Amino acid sequence: MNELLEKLAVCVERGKINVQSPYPPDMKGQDGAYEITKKALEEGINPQDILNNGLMVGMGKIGVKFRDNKVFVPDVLIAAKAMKSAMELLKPYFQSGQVKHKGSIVLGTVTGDLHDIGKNIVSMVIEGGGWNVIDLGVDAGADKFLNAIKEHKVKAVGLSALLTTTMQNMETITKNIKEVFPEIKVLVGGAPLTNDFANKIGADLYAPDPQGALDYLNTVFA
Ligand code: B1M
Repeated sequence: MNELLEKLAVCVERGKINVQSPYPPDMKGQDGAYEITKKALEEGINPQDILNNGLMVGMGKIGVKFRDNKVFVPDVLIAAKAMKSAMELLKPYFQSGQVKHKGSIVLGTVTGDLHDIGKNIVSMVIEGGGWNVIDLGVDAGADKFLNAIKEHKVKAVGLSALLTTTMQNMETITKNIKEVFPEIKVLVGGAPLTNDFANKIGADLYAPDPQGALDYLNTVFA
């Protein structure tokens, strides 16, 4: 693989945002994801390769480590920040259609629930895996999800809940979505959920962690 892209993957995995950022201490003063992406574009490397073989490789590694409890929430957040700084430079190529996402997913925390830390991590990992995420935020009900599905050409919906009370709202939302859009895959996750619960409400997948959700999307929509 191209040396610059290898370096870029390391920057994302380690959370090295740009040359000024002091973190991680052993990379102080070195170029970060921002500068390396800039150089890669200047050298004429295809922006899709920068995304697939640099940024996504780094985020993929951190996603797997997070799933395996080898790194923790702050590590994912800083990796996502590094990726985001590089994505700013790729924005024009997405807009011109030169770089393409694997597809779009609508994501939100369900009605009555204000917990979004976990949902935001899921969003970052899925985005880092090459998907476009339409994030509806918190307290999102069936109407909000249905409108977003209608507005954007999405392949899947992800629902998050942290409360035993609000997880019950996932059933109504899932049923409403499946009634209108039976082809849309519904993924559910959040600390109080189980596989049995997901099956009971008619969801397609219970993902215990962000990587599980990403692996599912990549497999089903390969
Ligand atoms: Co709340 N809260 N909270 N809270 N809160 C919990 C969840 C609770 C377990 C604390 C406790 O009592 N021990 C408890 C729930 C009890 C229950 O229902 N069984 C609780 C309660 C009761 C409440 C309130 C009702 C408290 C009150 O007001 N009396 C209230 C409810 C407000 C509301 O939502 N309407 C409330 C409020 C809050 C804060 C606003 C203060 C704050 C949320 C801030 C925010 O999110 N912006 C908060 C917090 C921070 C927590 C705890 C401490 C931490 C949650 C968290 O962010 N975890 C939590 C106790 C705990 O877990 N220790 C607690 C870290 C996060 C990375 O993990 O969200 O599980 P998690 O997400 C994971 C996975 O679950 C998975 O991937 C994520 C990344 O690994 N995942 C998915 C999540 N969604 C997924 C979707 C997928 C796939 C994977 O696919 C679509």
